[in-house]
Amino acid sequence: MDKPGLLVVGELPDWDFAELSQRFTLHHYWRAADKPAMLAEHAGSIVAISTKGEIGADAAMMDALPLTKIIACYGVGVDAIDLEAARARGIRVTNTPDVLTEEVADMALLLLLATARQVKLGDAWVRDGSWVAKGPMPLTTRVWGKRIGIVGMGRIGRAIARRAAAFGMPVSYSGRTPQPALPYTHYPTPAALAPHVDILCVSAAGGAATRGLVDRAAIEALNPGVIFVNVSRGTVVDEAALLEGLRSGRIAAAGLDVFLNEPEIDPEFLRLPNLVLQPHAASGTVETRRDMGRLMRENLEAQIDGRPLLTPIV
Ligand code: 8YV
Repeated sequence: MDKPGLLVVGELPDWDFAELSQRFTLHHYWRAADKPAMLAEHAGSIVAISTKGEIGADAAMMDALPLTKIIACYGVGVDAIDLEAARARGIRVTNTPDVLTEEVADMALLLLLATARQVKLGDAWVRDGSWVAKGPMPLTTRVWGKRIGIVGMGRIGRAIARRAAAFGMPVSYSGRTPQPALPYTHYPTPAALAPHVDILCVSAAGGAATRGLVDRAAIEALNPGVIFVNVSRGTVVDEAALLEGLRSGRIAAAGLDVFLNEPEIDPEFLRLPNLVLQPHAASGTVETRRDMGRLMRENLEAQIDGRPLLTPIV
């Protein structure tokens, strides 16, 4: 019997393709020159879609593949998948929560430490001979003990908070609902949180509900000299206000893994000196990507075999 067809929306590691091709016939959308033609050609056999957090799947894709039963996201964030459209068409949606939580939290701390302690400058200081020619590098900024504010106290936010607590940092957060079980101070909005922190770290889920959540009012309420970190989605932040904050020096430095319009981000980010930038790579270790691939596959196989989904969203 023919294997069921799987639309592979974005590139995955070869080990995932090797495993997926055991159960599915793979159709590589990301490689197709004529994407609409490719969908039309295989619409009669594709029953499942594999996509990625930052790419998602829209209603037009679902309509082009009417036999689709499941969209499995390689990533925790499903903000780029039209969930309402999936629900209306009876398509199940899964994601990969938990397996990437600690990895993304590591990246948040890495970006914080790299910006505050100016790791890029220190590295260049050694390499370009400044150490010999000029002596010690300029002094940097302390991280331990500083007040951190976390926007979005979900799984990833809590993992960042645990790390921050180990650095002796008082933790406060903003989120829709206070979480009284947590030993951290709650503020209702980022703007209310902003005046109380030395570091603002964004880890809220993306999507319509959080678009522009870190708004101009929040950025203007930050203490001068604050450090800003974002490991969630570019959409969560008013990027124009962030850039203004960086230009004016209110935000002293920023560590950013996510942006609007990835990968063609606002070129001003490339020009500002006080930034550490990453290409949406917070979950990008071999170990975590193997776990994400496995969980995505297990969801796809569960759907095909008629078993309960492991991590359903819809
Ligand atoms: C991944 C992500 O970068 O989990 C998410 O929501 O954005 C990331 O972990 C992505 O889905 C893999 O391409």
